[in-house]
Amino acid sequence: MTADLGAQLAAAFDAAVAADERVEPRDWMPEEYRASLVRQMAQHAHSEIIGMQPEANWITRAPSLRRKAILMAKVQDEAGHGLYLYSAAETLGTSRDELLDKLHSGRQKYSSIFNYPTLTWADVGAIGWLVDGAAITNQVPICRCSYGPYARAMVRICKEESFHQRQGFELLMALSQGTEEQHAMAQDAVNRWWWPSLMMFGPPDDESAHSAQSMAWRIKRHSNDELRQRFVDIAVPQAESLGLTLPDPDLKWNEERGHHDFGAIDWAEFWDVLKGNGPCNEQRIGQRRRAHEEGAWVRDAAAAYAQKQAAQQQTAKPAGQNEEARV
Ligand code: FAQ
Repeated sequence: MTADLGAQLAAAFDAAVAADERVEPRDWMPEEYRASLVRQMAQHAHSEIIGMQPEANWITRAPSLRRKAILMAKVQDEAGHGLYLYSAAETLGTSRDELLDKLHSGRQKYSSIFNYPTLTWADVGAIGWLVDGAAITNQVPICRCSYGPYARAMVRICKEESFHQRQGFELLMALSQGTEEQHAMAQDAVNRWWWPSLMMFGPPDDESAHSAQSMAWRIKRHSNDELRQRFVDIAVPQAESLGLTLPDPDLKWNEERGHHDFGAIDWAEFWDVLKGNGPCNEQRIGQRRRAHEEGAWVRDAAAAYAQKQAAQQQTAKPAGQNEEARV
């Protein structure tokens, strides 16, 4: 490519992003834009897949058939989200195998939140209310991401996440209004999940390596701190209607700012979890690797079936004359 053509393509890309047009897979894009999207989308997809584990832990112990059916549907939705996101990432020229390999070898991250344990049934409610609530707050703006396939995947994901959030809220409400013991269990779960949920939004803006560039490219629409604040403002009245307390003595309405002030987040804990030292990092990645190895036969069988189908199509006789071969 000549320098002139390169400059023209870069100018056209910048103009399209500035005009809020979508960038599509066949459009020219800067390599750094492509790499940053693969990085974020892969991390997002991995989070959906690893995020199945803490809740799946409770499927066999759900307190009723209704709760079990709801939880199974939710965990399956998370698998679906991971798959849409891997497919969307593949449109950028990467492969699912490559992304999974990077997850399994620790070269790509997944959300810090899934390195915390689910100790009681109430944790399923706290994850739905707080973790899915934080996920929606972060992800609704991604429906307007400059990269078309990511933006479109997010529309469906956000609709499903809204249902997840509501089921968590409803579950916690039932516990909060139940016996004293159930109320205490709900409160304990909220106490443990509140701070890690605030960390999901990423480091503070002045330590966020990618925010400025991602916002300029309209991959991200708001900064980490803006979204964290939005989430706190949404969660406070919801906690009140649940009859539960958020574990932060510094949480209070600030009339001047028109927002809630909140206490200091333990960023040392956040970075430590990212380094692999959270309570469940080893368990989560170990289980993911095992599931991948144990699923090898399914992938082999699917590939062999696809090959057989392709070969049959090539040698196919006119319809109706080749029924046996297709079985
Ligand atoms: N955990 O420069 P920034 C869900 C990393 S889905 C781990 O601020 P960026 C659904 C970051 O990657 C939850 N790592 O980064 C569900 C970077 O490292 P790198 C996932 C984190 O990209 C619910 C470094 O720190 N959602 O919950 C975290 O501009 C229930 C510097 O950070 C998404 O992925 C973290 N929390 O902003 C499933 C949404 N935060 O890459 C099951 C899409 C930051 O240089 C059950 N992603 N890092 O090695 C995003 O919006 C962004 O990527 C952020 C981070 C906001 C997560």
